Amino acid sequence: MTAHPLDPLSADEFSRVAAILRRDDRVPDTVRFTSVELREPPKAEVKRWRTGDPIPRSALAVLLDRAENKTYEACVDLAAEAVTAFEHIPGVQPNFTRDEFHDVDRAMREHPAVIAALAERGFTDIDLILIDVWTYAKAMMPERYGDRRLGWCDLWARATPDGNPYGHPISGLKLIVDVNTLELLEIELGPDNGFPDVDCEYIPEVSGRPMRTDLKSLNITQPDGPSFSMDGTELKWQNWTMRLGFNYREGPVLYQVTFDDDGTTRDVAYRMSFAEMVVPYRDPTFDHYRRTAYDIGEWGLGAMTTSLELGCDCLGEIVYVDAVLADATGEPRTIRNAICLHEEDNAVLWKHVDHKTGAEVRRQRRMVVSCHATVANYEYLVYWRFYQDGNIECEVRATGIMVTTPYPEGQSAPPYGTVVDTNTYAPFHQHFLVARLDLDVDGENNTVFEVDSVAPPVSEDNPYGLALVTQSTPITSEAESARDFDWSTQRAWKVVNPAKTNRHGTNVAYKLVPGACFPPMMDPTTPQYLRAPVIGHTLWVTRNSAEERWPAGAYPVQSEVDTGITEWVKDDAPLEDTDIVLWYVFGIHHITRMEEWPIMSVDTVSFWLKPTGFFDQNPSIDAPRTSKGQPGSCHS
Ligand SMILES: [Cu+2]
Repeated sequence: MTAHPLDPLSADEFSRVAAILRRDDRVPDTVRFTSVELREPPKAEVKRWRTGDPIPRSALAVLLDRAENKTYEACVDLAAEAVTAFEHIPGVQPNFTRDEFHDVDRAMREHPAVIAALAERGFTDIDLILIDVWTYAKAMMPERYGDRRLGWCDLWARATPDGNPYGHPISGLKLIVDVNTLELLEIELGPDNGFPDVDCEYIPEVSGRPMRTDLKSLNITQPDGPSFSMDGTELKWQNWTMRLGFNYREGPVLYQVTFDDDGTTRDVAYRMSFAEMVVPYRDPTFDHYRRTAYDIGEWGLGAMTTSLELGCDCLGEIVYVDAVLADATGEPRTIRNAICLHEEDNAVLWKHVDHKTGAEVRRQRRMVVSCHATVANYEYLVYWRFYQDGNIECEVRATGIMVTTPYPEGQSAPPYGTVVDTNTYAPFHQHFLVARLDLDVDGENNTVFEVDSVAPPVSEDNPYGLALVTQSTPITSEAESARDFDWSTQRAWKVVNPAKTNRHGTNVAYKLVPGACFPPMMDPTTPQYLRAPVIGHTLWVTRNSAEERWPAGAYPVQSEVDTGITEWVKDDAPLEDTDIVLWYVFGIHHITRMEEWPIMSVDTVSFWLKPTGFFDQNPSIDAPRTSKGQPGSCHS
């Protein structure tokens, strides 16, 4: 296995980081390690690095001193065994951790006032209660709690020990908790909207509903093994090469994505990942008004990643990659089978039927890098797919159990959701995902063009009004970089290398083909918008900076104003012929449906990156015919 400067920290390295920090006098005993990750060497250094060169290894840790409610950022140089920087960051709260979720749960279910409040509502079996802690926006926090690390808890009651954990919300009852001290600060009471008898079970053994019996087996076999290979973190498949990373926040990171074009290795992207997810619930009632989740910034897509199971999560000839993260004590925690690598057959790649030569057809294969995260009631399934013709598809599926809420018997449901069961509705909400795409199209220096399709008016040249042209407008500086999708012009964005041309003299490019984008539909003065104005536009472009990673700020927990993208673009850095980063905002505008209850089948959204004049012709022209002799082969 060949080591590389972009390899994620290993279990041993996490332990060493923790040990180095614990020996340092500045690190109090009362800290939680809220995150530890590889401190990536600068891009230029990584690109210069060659096998055999020394491998710089350093880590960035964020520590929360629970006793003092103070946040520290620490840099640790692993080779020097030294803390190279240690800084108190005032006025911020780092991400919440799994340990805190469990600690709050334990403290609250033992708390006499919680037990009493539940008993008053008729819930006497505490083992059936689920306590779900959410974080706050600063604007929603009761002022009397100042800058405490504050959580608010939703309560749910299972009908039976194995019953749906999110089937029966207990309305009008919230716990406000100091997450550092695990003190119950307040039990907040709102309207008790009842406890309707709902049909919410999704496990057949619990619901008693028999499963269908008419599916025959479907096996995917690759008797010769898969066509990809892994060397350390480097993945090679067909003409693609890339490197896999992973951290607590972004989950999977794809580095140094290149395509072998007839023997020439050509850059496509330096780094691609998900940088934020903002999920505002759009229901102003007591139970929901403060419910806005930052699943990446508050909890971490990596930290919430779950182990995958062969045959269920992934089918076929799978190579799994484990992920290692730090727990709250800084010690390594391994997520077994965190990333699934496999090839998929995806129907036809290209085909033509000629009356003389017959059908010429190629099956399409794709290389899939996937990963699943469970964040409380929802799961997010991320699929990065690479195709033989140079396309890249990024798909996200949301599944799990929708938040539901009762409304009083005899009344009609509020208009902010869809009725899905007896006196129960599922509030509308939105899942805004922000992909961070550091594309390097044939090198670092690129320019982004907004491309609109336009129909010129009827004229002498265009007597029938059928002409269609495209207009490309460069995004010249960051002040112009907040762009919106336009359905009427079928807008897309092209990342162009102004110094490289294809064989017909046009500049090589990759096109971001938008999908699943929607406007925020939120007044710009609302607190949730002020925290994350990144959701206000489909695309932002910035000049690449290693410091600019989190578009809604590095510390969105209890945030009030944006410290991310709108701050970064203020210097109005020029964007032409330079190293640019795209921030693509898309997701699910979730108008809830009855069919998504009691469990939601996947809602699927995606965007594509497509070569546009990057290759001189279809790069999959040499894709092979289905080999002879295979069962079902079309070529004899
Ligand atoms: Cu949803």
